[in-house]
Amino acid sequence: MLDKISDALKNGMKKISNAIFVDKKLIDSVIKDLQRALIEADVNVELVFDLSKKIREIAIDESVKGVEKKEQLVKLIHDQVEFLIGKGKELKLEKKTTILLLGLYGSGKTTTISKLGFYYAKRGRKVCALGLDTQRPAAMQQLKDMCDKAKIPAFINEKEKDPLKIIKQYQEKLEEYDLVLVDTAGRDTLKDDLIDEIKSIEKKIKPTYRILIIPADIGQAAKKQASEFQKALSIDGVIITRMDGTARAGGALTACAETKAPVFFIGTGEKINELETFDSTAFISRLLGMGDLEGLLEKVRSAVDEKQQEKIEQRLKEGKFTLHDLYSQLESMGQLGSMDKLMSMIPGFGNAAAKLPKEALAKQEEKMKHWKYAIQSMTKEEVENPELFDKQTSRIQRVSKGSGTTTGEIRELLKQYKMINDLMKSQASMEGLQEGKIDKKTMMKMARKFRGKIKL
Ligand SMILES: Nc1nc2c(ncn2[C@@H]2O[C@H](COP(=O)(O)OP(=O)(O)O)[C@@H](O)[C@H]2O)c(=O)[nH]1
Ligand SMILES: [Mg+2]
Repeated sequence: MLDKISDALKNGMKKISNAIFVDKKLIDSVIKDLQRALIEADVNVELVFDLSKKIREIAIDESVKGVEKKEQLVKLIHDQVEFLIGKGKELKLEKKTTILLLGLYGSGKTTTISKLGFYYAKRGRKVCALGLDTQRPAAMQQLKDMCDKAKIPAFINEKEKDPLKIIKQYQEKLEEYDLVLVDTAGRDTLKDDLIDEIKSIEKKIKPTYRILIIPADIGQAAKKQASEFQKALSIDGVIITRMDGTARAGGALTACAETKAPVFFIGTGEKINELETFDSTAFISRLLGMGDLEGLLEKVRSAVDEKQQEKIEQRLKEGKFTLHDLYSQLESMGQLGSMDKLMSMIPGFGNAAAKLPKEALAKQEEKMKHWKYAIQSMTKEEVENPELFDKQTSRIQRVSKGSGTTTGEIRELLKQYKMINDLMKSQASMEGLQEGKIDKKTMMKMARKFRGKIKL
């Protein structure tokens, strides 16, 4: 079901979680995959471009960064796809409910009746079916056979050609049931004779709901069908059948969303239990290839953290930790405890931040925000070679003005950076000496040397 969209979305998710930054290139690439998949799933091209435009506009917004930006992008894709395919609606049953199933020939009315019967009987409803398809010769027996499988009674009359007479015949009997599912005849197209027949049935039976059955394989043509039925018979919603085994389901779903016809259920196979309520978030989660969206977000989050962590650790090991790394670390964490994470990578400092009281952490967070602004105001050259600030202190003034931070804060940032960098360098050379193995004693000694100096 919607395999292509699903593959594209999964692919996009992978791209997002593997990327270090959410930049224009990533967004464009994810949108391109999505576009191709949606068009292949028979979604209207105009809708696809609308969706692309919206995703691009919001995703490119620079105000959100780092991990949050990735989550935002995933959520954005979810929201836009949801807008496209509609939200789905729960079919609320009253104490006594009569449902009229409508649709063209072979759309899946009879099959869906047995499925609905099975579904609601299992949920404690007293269900029966009423056969009013007097057009096709074998229709009545088919309904009976299928309802037998669902273990619900089907009231039929194979000889009667007038549906109104069948209603009359079973009127009293139907009173005993709290859910009556009415099978009607279809035609090749929605013509006046079918409209008249359904209207007269409606008048007699006074259904709680009129549900249109649409097969997914008609794709975008579902739009015309849904709007015609809506206009002629004011339907309450649709059930989309044959979602399995068609590449065009996207077209049917989006067409229904466009005509504002809520989707109550989807049929996903020929068997009696292959009927599902349509819950858009769960549905999209499945397209994304995750059990649930929350889980997906969690996954994106941890994938990012790990990647970032590995990269920074590598830089630290190589003794190449620049202000830029410090910045991207702050950016990607973007929240309380960032320094904690950074510190935990340095042997001997592991739990320094964990021991801090809450207010201190909040203060630290505020401080980091200022650092971030300061780094943003620096030139690329300065970020890569912070020594430039030692040589030309006027640079500090310029950055201070540009970022709205004090020169004191910038000096402190540079000092902290230098401290961490020196520490890493000395550790790296030590590691070199000992072929990658640094003994605990040396490590602790080094840690003691720097501990008092690194201010949090
Ligand atoms: N694969 C699949 N086939 C379905 C589904 N729903 C209905 N069908 C098939 O569609 C065909 C027409 O169904 P039917 O109920 O007779 O349609 P009706 O003419 O509207 O009553 C039958 O072959 C069904 O087995 C579905 O969800 N998945
Ligand atoms: Mg039928």
